[in-house]
Amino acid sequence: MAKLSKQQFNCKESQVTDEKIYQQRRQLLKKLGYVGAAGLLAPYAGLSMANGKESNEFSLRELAFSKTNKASISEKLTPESKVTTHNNFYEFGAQKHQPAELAQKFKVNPWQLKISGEVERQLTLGYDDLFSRFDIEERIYRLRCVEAWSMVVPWLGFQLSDLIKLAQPTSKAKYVKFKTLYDPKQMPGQANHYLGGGIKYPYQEGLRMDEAMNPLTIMAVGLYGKTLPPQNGAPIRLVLPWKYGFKSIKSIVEIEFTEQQPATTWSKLAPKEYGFYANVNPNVDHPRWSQKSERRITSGGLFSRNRIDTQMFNGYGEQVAQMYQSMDLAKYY
Ligand SMILES: Nc1nc2c(c(=O)[nH]1)N[C@H]1C(S)=C(S)[C@@H](COP(=O)(O)O)O[C@H]1N2
Ligand SMILES: [Mo]
Repeated sequence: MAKLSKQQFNCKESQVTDEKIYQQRRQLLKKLGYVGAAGLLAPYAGLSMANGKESNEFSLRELAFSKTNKASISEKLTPESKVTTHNNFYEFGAQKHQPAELAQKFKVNPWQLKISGEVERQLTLGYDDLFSRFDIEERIYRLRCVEAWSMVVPWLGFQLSDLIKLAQPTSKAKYVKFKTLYDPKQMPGQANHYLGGGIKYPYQEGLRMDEAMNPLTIMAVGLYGKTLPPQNGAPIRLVLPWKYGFKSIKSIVEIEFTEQQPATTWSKLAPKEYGFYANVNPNVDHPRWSQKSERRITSGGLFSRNRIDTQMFNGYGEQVAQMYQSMDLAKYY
């Protein structure tokens, strides 16, 4: 498992399951008008309804207690307008502009996230739990798509390791499997093979246990200070900054701990092009294009110089390289 010095990250030992802190956060949500009086008894009473708003979008800044940390980078942010309109979310269409258009009515509250498999404690988290059970912080990360474009995004989220500690995996748990919601009524790409890019749904991803426990691995519930827009994977998605974007699965409803390496959507669809690991690697080209450089999406116009060199592990080698020390990364791409 990746060993990181305490100075590298502000990670306190165990911040999860502290009932007092959880109650304090709920009080804060309530004060802000996001939790109804009956919130505790009826968890799906809804944050948004209590606030008299139609949408589920609300500010998360008040909840982010540790706003700065050493995992964040200081590069120029990709503007919010680009982060929320240039998306890959095939459940809402395989073209970049489609998710922002076709996901607007996507219902994220109520939500159920089930944690199962090789664990001591099976859990089901409701919508409110996603924002109150764990320490939410802001993390500014690079996001490098396998298609050779990239962004810099200010996410809000918590470490997946916090959730894993809560579920207490057994000694048999070697991998973690993730599943996106399957709901063809709401997700037109699941109902229409052509619109959905030919993917067999539900979208599924997986990690090795040490990758899941790495302090860089977060479950994001927001970006740019607010809850996630539907097109970015509301209400909760994975963010893995050293891996190609397709590993960062959106709108997750299931997390299962397994003994065997789980099948993953893209490696099943095209195993020669997309592997299980999918670590960003400028030395291993995609069979159909080079991975040596990338187009950084900025606020600049068409002629701004935004072609940059791709870095090994997307620039996060110091935090993750040791996990792959003995592996041939050309074979395990
Ligand atoms: N369920 C699901 N998750 C997904 C995808 C998808 O099509 N469906 N696309 C992936 C890809 S290819 C990328 S690059 C990122 C894009 O995340 P963003 O739209 O928030 O930038 O989401 C990933 N997660
Ligand atoms: Mo991607």
